[in-house]
Amino acid sequence: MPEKVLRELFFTECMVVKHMRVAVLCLFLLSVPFPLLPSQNPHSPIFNGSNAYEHLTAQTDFGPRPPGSDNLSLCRQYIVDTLETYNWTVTLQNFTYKDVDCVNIIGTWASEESSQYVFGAHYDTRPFADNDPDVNNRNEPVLGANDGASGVGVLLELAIALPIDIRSSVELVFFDAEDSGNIDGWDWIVGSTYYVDQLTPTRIDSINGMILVDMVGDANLRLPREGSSTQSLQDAVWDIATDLSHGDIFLEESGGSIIDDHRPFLLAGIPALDLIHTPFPWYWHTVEDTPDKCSAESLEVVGEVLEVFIVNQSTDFSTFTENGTFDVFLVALLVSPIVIVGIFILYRRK
Ligand code: 1BN
Ligand code: ZN
Repeated sequence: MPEKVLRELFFTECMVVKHMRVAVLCLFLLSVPFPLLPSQNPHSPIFNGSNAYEHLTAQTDFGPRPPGSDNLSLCRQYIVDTLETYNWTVTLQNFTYKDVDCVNIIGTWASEESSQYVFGAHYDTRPFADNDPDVNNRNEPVLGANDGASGVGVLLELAIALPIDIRSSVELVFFDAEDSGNIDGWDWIVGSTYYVDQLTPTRIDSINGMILVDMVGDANLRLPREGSSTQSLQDAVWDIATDLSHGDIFLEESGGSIIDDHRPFLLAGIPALDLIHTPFPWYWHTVEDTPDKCSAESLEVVGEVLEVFIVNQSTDFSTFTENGTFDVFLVALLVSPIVIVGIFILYRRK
């Protein structure tokens, strides 16, 4: 074969190898997102909704539980006793707000390491039923079966339902003083704000996510996607709900943004998710927020999803990016092969 033809052939072969390298690189880059797709749930949850419902009625049996009240102290003792019976370590975080003694309750599982997740619920109830249609009831306190007791019921049952070997990955926090906003000059979310203010920068960095359960007990529970929550964390939870066939409760619709106990966490840069029934049920902040509106089945759905979430995280750890960051990452991922091909073409022309 003449030398010119040989050289031509050699050059063509080099180009084919180069093209193949680029193609393999592009395929690799494009395949990166696929391991991020949700996996099936091999863990069968054992969370018991009837137990959670019993925790709910145990709280409402104390009566309305506004900040600083004797009923709230009794309820606090019930939460502490339950956690300690299940061998959790309990720390009381005392603070004073507008001359009222308030207390956050923190449950941790004995471990050297600090937990990567915080699960939270408020345990106080609104001092006045100011949303009641009957003006005569507006000076009465709220019993808070759904708005207060339901979230606590879920957390207390999780304290025993979570597999022992992964309990240390979760801190259970029961916030005081969430629900007195706009009464006597009070703010909302006072307890959670205090809790986050006390976190050190190192501790903030170590928390991979916070999940709040608030008003999760209604018998016709509906949980749309709360608007201010961290989307990647919300997606992970919604994927699990879909896998567990709970898509009829974890709805694929936006539910607006709520001022709630997850907000101080978001402001501190911690990924956070609010699981909250919206639109608020008709009896919200009325004297009708009573246990008959709630069901063990609804509590079980929420508890199962959170149980599987923690189990999945223990085997398949993901970090959750702030809203918007993941979009930038995806765009970069899709654009990078185009940029690489462009550079290659430019390089070839030289
Ligand atoms: C949730 C339950 N919230 C009160 N009870 C938070 C909230 C704050 C909801 C302001 C609406 C307005
Ligand atoms: Zn409320």
